[in-house]
Amino acid sequence: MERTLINNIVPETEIKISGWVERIRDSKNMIFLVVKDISGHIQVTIEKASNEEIVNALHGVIANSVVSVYGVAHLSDYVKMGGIELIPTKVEVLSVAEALPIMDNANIDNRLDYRWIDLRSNKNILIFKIQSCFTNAMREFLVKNNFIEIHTPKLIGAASESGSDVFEVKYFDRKAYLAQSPQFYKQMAMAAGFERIFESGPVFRAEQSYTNRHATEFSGFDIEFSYINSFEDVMSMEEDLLIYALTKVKEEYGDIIKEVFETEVIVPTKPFPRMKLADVYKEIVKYGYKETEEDKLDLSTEAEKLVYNLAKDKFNHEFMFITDYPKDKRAFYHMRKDGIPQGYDLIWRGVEITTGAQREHRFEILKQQAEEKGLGKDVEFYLQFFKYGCPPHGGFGLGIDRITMLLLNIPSIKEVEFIFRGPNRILP
Ligand code: AMO
Repeated sequence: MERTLINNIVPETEIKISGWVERIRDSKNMIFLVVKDISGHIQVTIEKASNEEIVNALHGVIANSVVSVYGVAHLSDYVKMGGIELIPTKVEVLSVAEALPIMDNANIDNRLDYRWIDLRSNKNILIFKIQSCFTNAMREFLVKNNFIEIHTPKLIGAASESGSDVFEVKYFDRKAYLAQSPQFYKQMAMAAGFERIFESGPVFRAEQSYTNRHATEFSGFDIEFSYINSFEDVMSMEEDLLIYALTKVKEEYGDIIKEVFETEVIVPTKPFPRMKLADVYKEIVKYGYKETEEDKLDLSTEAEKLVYNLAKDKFNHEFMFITDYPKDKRAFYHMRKDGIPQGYDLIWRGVEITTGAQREHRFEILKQQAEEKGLGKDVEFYLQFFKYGCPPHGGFGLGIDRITMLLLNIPSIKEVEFIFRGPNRILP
């Protein structure tokens, strides 16, 4: 017999459901089971006297066991759960659970030891349904706009990005590295004439960071496209992409996000505000920020948080593009104009979610910028991409885990990665 999902049950028909035992209550004359699957839950009501076989089958079964129940569902005024109960003719026990080693309210590090159990909760499954809706909407937007999805290698022969913070792996008789970003290969696609590409895949960073927003492996969503006029075109594309995806999430999950995560999905308006780094520092002193010399080079975590206050107070917006970082702190491949990198960071609700830029596509200048950062040998293969013709181009990379965390007002990235990877965690 085919399995019916619980939310598709039609009363007064013969059905089979399969799922987890959410609760089991054994009283003198009756057994009440609550069975849960991905779609919902239902009460199964068993009268002991007339169901000896079922009672025997359920012997030793506790919550979290997995069962199939055959029978007919009836509408009932007495049952709270959707006003419906299943009267079984047969129960099959598919898997008997032991008592759980963790409680719902255990701290996150204990829960991560048993992540597969932790993930069973409705709230946790919902996080991934919403994330799936968000990334699916981004894909939909990009495909509609003629972007090609590519899959670039994660085992690479030379460090990408900066060279520091890279995981080294043994590759037969030589060294290889785990990709810190698909950066070089998404640009290779531009040199190959693909014009518009995107990639969703793992990103590896050997960073000893123990913050609520850093992981050593995370999910990146990367975009690159050709024939841009400036990095304004890159920001504009990102605005359209985020507006599209957040609109979809709001339509499909806005109400439930409000109910379960107690936060509002706000679809931003275009254009998002833009500010130069130096101006941000000038303005956030009004929130009590004390600037240091180091700050002028980059956005500190504290300053990043205050950017949210500034974005709300000054622009009534949730997002802010920060531009005009000093070249010392930006990647060598950012195009520069009058010495200023033509790129940005996008801050949402006080956290950086994206870096983007127009890239330097002119071989000689790019080579010089790489040498200036001491990257000569490592990037030799990459520099070749720009020798045989390459259109002007730009792009950006989004951190999916951070977006999910901010979207649902969840305090730590550990809660939104399917399996978190950090300096102290490589299992399960
Ligand atoms: P960047 O290094 O800023 O840029 O990374 C892009 C985005 O990835 C997310 N992110 C992280 N998420 C979780 N844990 C981490 N340790 C972590 N590090 C980064 C952030 C960040 O904004 N090649 C460029 C992108 C480009 O220019 O296209 C890059 O990798 O959300």
